Amino acid sequence: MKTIFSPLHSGHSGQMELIAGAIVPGFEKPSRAEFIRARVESERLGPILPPEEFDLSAAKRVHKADYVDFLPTVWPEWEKSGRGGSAIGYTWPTRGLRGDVRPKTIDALLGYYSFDAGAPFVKGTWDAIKSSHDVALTAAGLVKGGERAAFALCRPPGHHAGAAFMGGYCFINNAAVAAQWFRDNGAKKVAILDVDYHHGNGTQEIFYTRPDVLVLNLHGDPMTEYPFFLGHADERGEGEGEGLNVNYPMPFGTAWAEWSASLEDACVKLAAYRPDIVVVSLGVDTFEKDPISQFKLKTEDYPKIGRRIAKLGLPTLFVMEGGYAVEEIGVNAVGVLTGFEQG
Ligand code: Q9C
Ligand code: ZN
Repeated sequence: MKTIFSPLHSGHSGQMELIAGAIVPGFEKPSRAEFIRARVESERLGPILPPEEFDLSAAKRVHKADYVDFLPTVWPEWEKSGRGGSAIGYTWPTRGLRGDVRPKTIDALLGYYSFDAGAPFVKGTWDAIKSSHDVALTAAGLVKGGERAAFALCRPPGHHAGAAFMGGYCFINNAAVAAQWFRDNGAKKVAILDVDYHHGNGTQEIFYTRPDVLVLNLHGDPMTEYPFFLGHADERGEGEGEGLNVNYPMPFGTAWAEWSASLEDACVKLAAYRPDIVVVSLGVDTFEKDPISQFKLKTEDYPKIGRRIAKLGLPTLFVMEGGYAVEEIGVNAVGVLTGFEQG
């Protein structure tokens, strides 16, 4: 299978993040994508191609236009206000505050357009976001063009980004943009299978009332795991989307036996929906050695994920999401893809 990759991801580098009361170097760092790219090469998965450039009209089909237009302004505004470091908000319009009035300064807008402090900007961040979006759409184009599958080696990831907010290392929801692009280019129904360790709250929010996009999410139980405030089993979609959002929250310590039972159930539901395309939000932070996660999947499990997805027999777009054990991220992510190709 072909991989789409852009070196522009590496400008999103040196961000800080707040974890457990400490400011630490960001876990979502450039070496993640480089380890994956290196493994794609050494495993001879297929050619690695650069993205084509797309305008932002596809992104604006799933995100609010004012949110998308805000993103390229962040770093210039931050610099204008005389700051360095990482551009990050510190006040959010939670319950009891006005979330409906758009404020005016960069600090206020960063809070207005995010749900946490987990999506900091540095100088190269916008170009990285844009390239990641282009990577997803270019790979989507390959699948629409008849390839059985393609790998969008996206960085930064996307599944925590909602219609009008960033967070959790995510800015533009690459998988959601690609799914919508498939809908706008001939697919009647699309399924998104999110196997990242964290609940894909942004993807869920974007498609929650939609009958044409099934969203299935396997993840750490939000009662105890980030993003905490979405991802419960009783969130089943609303209105025309009723029954078309399916969550599989699982406890800390979940290993292959239980995790794969959720994957099996998700795949049965996915097949019953009969989509034209599958978009896989591919996070490998389910790995036992992931530094910020609590599941126990082993390297040998990742090809099994790919084989199960291949059994669906549907055109498949893999979109890279999380995974922070950088030494093993390439082996595990590409393990899913080689498993798919053998399946
Ligand atoms: N103690 C993705 O995997 N911080 N985002 C967690 C852990 C946020 C993860 C803190 C993790 C976001 C795409
Ligand atoms: Zn994750």
